[in-house]
Amino acid sequence: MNENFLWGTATASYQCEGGWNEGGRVPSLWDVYLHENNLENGDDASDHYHKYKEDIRLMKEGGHKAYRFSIAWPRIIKNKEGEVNPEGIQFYHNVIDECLKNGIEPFVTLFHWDLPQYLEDRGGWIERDICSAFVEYARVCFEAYKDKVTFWSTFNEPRYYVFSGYKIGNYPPGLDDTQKTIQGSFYMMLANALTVKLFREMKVPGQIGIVHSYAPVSGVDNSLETKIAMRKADNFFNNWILDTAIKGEIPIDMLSILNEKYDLSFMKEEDFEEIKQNTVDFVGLNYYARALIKPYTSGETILRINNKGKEAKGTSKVVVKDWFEQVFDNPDSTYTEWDTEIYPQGLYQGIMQAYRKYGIPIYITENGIAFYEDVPNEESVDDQGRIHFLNEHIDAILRAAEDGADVRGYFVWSTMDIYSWKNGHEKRYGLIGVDFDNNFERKPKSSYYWYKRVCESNGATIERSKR
Ligand code: BGP
Repeated sequence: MNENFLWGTATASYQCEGGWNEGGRVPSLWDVYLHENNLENGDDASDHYHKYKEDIRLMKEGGHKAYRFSIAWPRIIKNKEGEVNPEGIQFYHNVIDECLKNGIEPFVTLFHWDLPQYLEDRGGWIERDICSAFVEYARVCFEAYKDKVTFWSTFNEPRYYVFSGYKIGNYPPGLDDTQKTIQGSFYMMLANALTVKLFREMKVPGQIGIVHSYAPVSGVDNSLETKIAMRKADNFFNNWILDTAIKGEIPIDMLSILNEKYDLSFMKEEDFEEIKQNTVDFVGLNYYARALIKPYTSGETILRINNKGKEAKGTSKVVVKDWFEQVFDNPDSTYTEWDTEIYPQGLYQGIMQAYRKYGIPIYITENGIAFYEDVPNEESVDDQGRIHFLNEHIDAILRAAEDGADVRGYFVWSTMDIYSWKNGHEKRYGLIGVDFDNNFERKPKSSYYWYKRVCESNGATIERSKR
């Protein structure tokens, strides 16, 4: 592997920081939604707000070369008038300085879903004004950290976020509204382009990308019907983010289908021009699983996600009326307790597809697996299942790199156990265990020590599969 390859781990502000009402932070839409609905929340999360030094020390001792984290918009901008919170600015200076002191490259995301509630009150992502609010927030961050940060991402997973909030309804604002889903998606991609434009105008010395929840599409067979369903699924899952951000083109076949049923008049000619002109330098791909697709048969659209784990295993269902259906019970596959297929080949195929199609640098910005683990009662969780999973996925990346793809980094999700959206704290992804009931004590798992050897050997300790 190239010697500059970034081996790291990743988190997101709301999921790990805690300190939800400290340091001048204002509420995000997640605080309000989870509090109002009496759901498990991230008020304290993993207490990274207070323990970031310990966490970054563990990263260093774990051989990590990079840390992907997000800045919380509600820590930086206090109100809709755009007032900056100096304490929030200082907090991320502290985190970034601590990274740099420890030889760890900060890989910064501007938006990992914690929208300030004052903006949600104004209509959130379905109002055009959100684009300028986001650009102004980005300007504050670029100005503050541009001399320290090289890698910037505008958005984490626009598709997953917008669909979950506006169509599936399991995330705030909890709607089932296709028109709003289209609007939210469009404004987020427009905000991405306008932020890239600002980045260039300000001559920020670094690179800017976007992070996508990548679901490489495969089909159940080679029939024409399946091929057509796969194209629609690829537009649904991937192309409207990747084509738009990287090529500056929203897939036209998707727009023309949507135009038959929905009002797209809010998309202005000059918006398409901004999108065309301002494309990203790199792409971050979060890979958990592929999407296995079959043709649509009948019935209404169903998007059912398992946020309950083992008690709801096997209940996930995705049918997009007239477009496609997703298979969740492939007899040749295994699935996690949360219905995520385990399919490392999909990562190799996905990287190769993305690289052939787009030809820009790729970072695997998230990859990992969740388990129920007894962190409080074990000194160090022996997570051989995670080690096996990570080995197979890193093997897939090494293969893709050997076959010519320009893949430049890999981030395990997650650094330590953190709050998982709607799934709570019991859905554990961390290399480092967190005892949430005992002062958030950090307890590195076997995978942490295993990954240290991977990072330090630049991938040489990965057990390779036969080609
Ligand atoms: C991605 C998000 C992360 C993280 C991860 C695992 O979609 O970018 O924030 O949560 O998935 O998902 P979950 O926590 O739902 O299992």
